[in-house]
Amino acid sequence: MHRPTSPAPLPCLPGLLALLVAATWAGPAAGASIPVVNPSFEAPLVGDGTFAASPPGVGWQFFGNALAGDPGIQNPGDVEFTGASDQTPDLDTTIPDGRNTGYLNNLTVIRQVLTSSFKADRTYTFSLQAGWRLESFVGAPTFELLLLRGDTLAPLASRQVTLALRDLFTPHSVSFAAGAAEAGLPIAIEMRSLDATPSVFTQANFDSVAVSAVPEARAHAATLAGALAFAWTARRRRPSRR
Ligand SMILES: [Ca+2]
Ligand SMILES: [Ca+2]
Repeated sequence: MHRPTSPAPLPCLPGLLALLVAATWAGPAAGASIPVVNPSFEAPLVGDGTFAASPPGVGWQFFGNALAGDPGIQNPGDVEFTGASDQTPDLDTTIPDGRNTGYLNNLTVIRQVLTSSFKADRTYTFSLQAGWRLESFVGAPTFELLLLRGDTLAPLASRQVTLALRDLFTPHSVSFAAGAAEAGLPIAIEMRSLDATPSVFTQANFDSVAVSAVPEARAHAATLAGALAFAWTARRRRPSRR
């Protein structure tokens, strides 16, 4: 004869609290990844040492000008970055990911309106790797990274960067804490060249774009408070045993 298995005991309120605190604070470290189309600029296929100006249908929008032409996607060779000439297998460690990079010349813009929308009480971070080409005729690039609302393209946060060393990719990012005012608005990201001197040609190369969202502490506090109130109410409503 089998004895019925007794149900697992319900945790007491202090136990519940400990579980809630653990669950609440275990989450934020990872952050949620927000999808970006073609984040490493590997589409379209571009020959070694060549580029595609303003290629269509690759997830990014490119905005050029009469002076600098269109920005676009480039497969650097050794002329642009040491070790970047294509090899099989791809052992190059100069280009952060794959073979292609995005490129941005004087006063040009690269933008993507993401399919995701802002949620309140989350901190959004737009990050990428940026590099300055080897050739001496290319001046040090200065650009802005922007997080924007995707409907009006109004900037929400920006970070200005001037690259200091040639032949090197370095990480850069900009963050924005979204509140109730931004909830539901589409997210857009942008790289905008600030190089306005016509006599100095500049170009920044980009790779490994990522966007992440991390819940803010106050959102966690609200979640925790709500959970505690629920637990306390449930406990008070439980009929007392005799
Ligand atoms: Ca790439
Ligand atoms: Ca290459």
